[in-house]
Amino acid sequence: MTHPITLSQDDDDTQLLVKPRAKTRRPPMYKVMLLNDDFTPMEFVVLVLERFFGMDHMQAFDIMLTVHKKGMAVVGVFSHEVAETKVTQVMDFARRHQHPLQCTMEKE
Ligand code: TYC
Repeated sequence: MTHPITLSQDDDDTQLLVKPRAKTRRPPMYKVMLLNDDFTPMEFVVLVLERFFGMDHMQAFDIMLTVHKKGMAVVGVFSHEVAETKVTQVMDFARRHQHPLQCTMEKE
């Protein structure tokens, strides 16, 4: 008389511990924000937006004014690595010119 081989219980348990995903996950994206302050010149902020965020002059001036009036604005959404690079570039550029401009990132 023959019996089918019983699979070890461990194999089944392992499957129960792994939650199946319905779809492949996309990596999270990060908002990069500029914060207002009372000292950084408006023209410097416009230059930052043109140089590091690829905006034309009118677009950059408009976003700068939004930050000036509202306290902050999202200036772009990027992968974690690119967002970190943008923040570092802006903070280094501001420090080199002795302006207190702050740039931060936050998970979208
Ligand atoms: N508030 C600044 C001024 O009046 C201008 C400014 C705009 C500073 C945007 C920072 O992120 C900023 N000179």
